[in-house]
Amino acid sequence: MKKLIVTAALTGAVTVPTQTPYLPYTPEQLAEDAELCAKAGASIIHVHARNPQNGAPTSDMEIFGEILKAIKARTDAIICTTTGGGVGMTPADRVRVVPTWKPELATCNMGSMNFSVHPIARRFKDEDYKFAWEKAWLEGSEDFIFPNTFASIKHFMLEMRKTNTRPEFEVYDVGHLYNLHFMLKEGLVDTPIWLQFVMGVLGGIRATLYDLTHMLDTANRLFGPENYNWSVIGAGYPHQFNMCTAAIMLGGHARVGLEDNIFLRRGVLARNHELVEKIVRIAGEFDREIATPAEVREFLGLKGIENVGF
Ligand code: KMH
Ligand code: ZN
Repeated sequence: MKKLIVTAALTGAVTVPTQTPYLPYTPEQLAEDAELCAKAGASIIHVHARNPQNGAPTSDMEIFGEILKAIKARTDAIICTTTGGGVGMTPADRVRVVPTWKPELATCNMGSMNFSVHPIARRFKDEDYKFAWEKAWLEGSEDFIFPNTFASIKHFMLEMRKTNTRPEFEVYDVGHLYNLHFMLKEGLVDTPIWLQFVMGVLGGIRATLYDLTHMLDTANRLFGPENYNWSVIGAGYPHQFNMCTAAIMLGGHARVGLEDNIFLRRGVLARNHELVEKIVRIAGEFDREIATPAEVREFLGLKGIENVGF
């Protein structure tokens, strides 16, 4: 795919509302951002569910369904649901979205790891927080292990096969590529593989060009360049734009959005669609055209929006 696939990760489970007033968390806000991002060039919308009252990440399937339906009503972009969830959710909580709502695309996280955002808590005083859960959430991540054992990865893969949901493999470190290679050999992974390099999470590999090329070299050796396609996440600013610009140059694809980064420029808070507009602008400078949802559905071999469960 010469054209650029842009994913907009609207909200995630890491950014807290206190960090930015632009973080969408009600179904209406998420649908509005999805529509604006799709208009700006995003072909994939990556979705987590949040409690509409206080923005706390949730694995409530009713709320998840409301969000998915609201987004589907406003755009034909591909919806990629998280199965990564958030701190405190069990693997069973996280995977439930697959059998319940049967999405076209869903994340599949490829290894257990430390996953922390506790340094963000240092930016705020107690009285700054908008909601009671936020401070403990941020600070608690210092002691969090993101659980993705081989048994649970296998379970997630089998659930996705049952609903013909295509996995987007999230790899946060080199070892996760080896885990994926093992699962491929076990017959649990179909090619071509859709990989998301997650660069710059505290607990994973950093977001530098050296690290990205190391991930690419490893993926090339393990899978062969013809057997996978890749996109990249850079966590934080300016990593989001550094990593996505590298992907534009190297023939990869780009994920932006408030899940991973809240800044448009240094010190300037972004809305989701402004992050999409910026990466589309940069892609234009490098003569990478932007892929449409229809082109991406065909490229990734997705089952189509008419076959989802929402
Ligand atoms: N939260 C991101 C660093 C998922 O949702 O399963 C990676 C992610 C994974 O988006
Ligand atoms: Zn996510």
